Amino acid sequence: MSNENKTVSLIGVPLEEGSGRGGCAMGPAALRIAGIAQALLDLGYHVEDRGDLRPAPARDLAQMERARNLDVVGAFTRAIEAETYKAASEGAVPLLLGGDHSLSMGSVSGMARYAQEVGRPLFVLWLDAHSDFNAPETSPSGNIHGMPVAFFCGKAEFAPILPAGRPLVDPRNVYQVGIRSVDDEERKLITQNCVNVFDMRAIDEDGMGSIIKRILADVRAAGALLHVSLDVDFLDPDVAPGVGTTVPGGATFREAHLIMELLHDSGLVSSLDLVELNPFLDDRGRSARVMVDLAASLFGKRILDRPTRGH
Ligand code: B3U
Ligand code: MN
Ligand code: MN
Repeated sequence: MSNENKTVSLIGVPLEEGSGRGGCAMGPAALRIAGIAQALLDLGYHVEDRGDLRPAPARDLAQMERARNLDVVGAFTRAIEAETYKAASEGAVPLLLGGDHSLSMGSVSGMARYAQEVGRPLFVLWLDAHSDFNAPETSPSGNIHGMPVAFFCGKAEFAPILPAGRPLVDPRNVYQVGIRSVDDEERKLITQNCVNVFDMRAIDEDGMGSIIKRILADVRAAGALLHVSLDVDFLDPDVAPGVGTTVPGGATFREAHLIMELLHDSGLVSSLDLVELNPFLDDRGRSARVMVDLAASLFGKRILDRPTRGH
């Protein structure tokens, strides 16, 4: 394995105000205790831990009833966008340790700025039970962690969080896998905006391997960078119970590892979010360990030293 020249930048995001409950702010600590840095060191990477972001609430962002804790989430979005962009510009792979899923408003926007600078499109692989395509007007909860995809696609411009004219992601370049909980208004929006959705039925019918290979072929053909965003609730609650919004019928341990292995083999991944881990709801660190194991697979941990047969 020759990963010595590659740097992974860990960016801790103790953010829970985008979700409806407390606990996700402890996520970065739990992922560190579960050994995220050592797992990457064992694979030969240079690991740079940039610590936790702790921005003060943004006083210029007025409170909105349908976008709860906008001052906190907005301040984090700005800080995350800047830190992710900086890490990528320095040649590292930004690895965001969440924190609730609203953090992707910042990480994906930062990668979109970087991608624009290097003249490549940015594609996003969204591994989640939810589409996270609400806007304040459509959200049933007002929780911003249900809105990040609409935000970074420019379809939920609810406040001046980032500069006008910022680089956006084309919703046609967003691939959602594992989806099984979508709100009525949200369903219309993802269809209208042509988001690529592979729900659990598609996975059952076609198989995880063939779906991911199709997605990776699209990314490669476009010459794009690929940002991967992994929500704990993508996994079945039996595999990873440490999340606030468990939805039955999720991805199995084996399906999730297969995705990560295929992603690694593709060499296309530019950046990764690990989000929604709620250590307060976890079972003796089980979900934290699963997330670290999955990240290790994405960064190259494999069962055999040679390619798997038939690959
Ligand atoms: N779609 C719902 C529920 C939800 C979305 N993301 C999570 N939960 N984690 C909402 O509130 O927007
Ligand atoms: Mn999510
Ligand atoms: Mn989710």
